[in-house]
Amino acid sequence: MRFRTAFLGALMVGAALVCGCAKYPGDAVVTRRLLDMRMTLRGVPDVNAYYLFVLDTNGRGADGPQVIAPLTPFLGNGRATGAYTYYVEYHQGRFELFRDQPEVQGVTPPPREALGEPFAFDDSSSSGSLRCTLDLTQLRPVSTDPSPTQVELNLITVNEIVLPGETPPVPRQSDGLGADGNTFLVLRMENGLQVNNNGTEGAGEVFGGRQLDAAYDIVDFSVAVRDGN
Ligand SMILES: [Ca+2]
Repeated sequence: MRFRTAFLGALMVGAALVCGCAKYPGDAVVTRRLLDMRMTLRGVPDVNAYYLFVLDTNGRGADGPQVIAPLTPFLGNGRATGAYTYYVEYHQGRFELFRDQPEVQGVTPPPREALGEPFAFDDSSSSGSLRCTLDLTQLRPVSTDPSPTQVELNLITVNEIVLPGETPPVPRQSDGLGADGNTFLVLRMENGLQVNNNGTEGAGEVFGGRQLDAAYDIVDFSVAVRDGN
């Protein structure tokens, strides 16, 4: 127990040094940098669909998370493609963070790793908005690594996970940011960053020759980075 306390204390001091955190009155040390994410749908979420906050922490703004094209023969893990390292998945009323990577044809990937719940989350299903917050320390492969200073982010919906060789009983539907779903955001993890839609994401896109149903159509989003405790 003594070791655990000492370790946590060291972790808090280390975090304060790394992020140059301020102190509020009462000497409450700000120890966390938080990433708030919201996606808003045209309709109410489908409880059986997959709503993904997909993050790439490889530090390269040139690549990032993308949707899987509707007619590609290789569907990978059925969720997303491009480059990514983590996602928060909202499915059947539950938010869960996973470490994962896109699949490459012909390569057997390691299984995704469940990392538990995000730091905070809010399922305002009746309003069509899903919100979650990550503590950036949740995005470290090992606890001694620094938190990422840049994240490439896309918000992706998938009505049904279809794996290679499977035939979907209903048409696949998927949305992401931008007209083609592949306009991922490149975000510096600096306190005070705020990104709103500003016309990036619209409504009623066509995916695979069919207009998206309201439950899978992202129409608005916001992202913010802030210090918290
Ligand atoms: Ca849309």
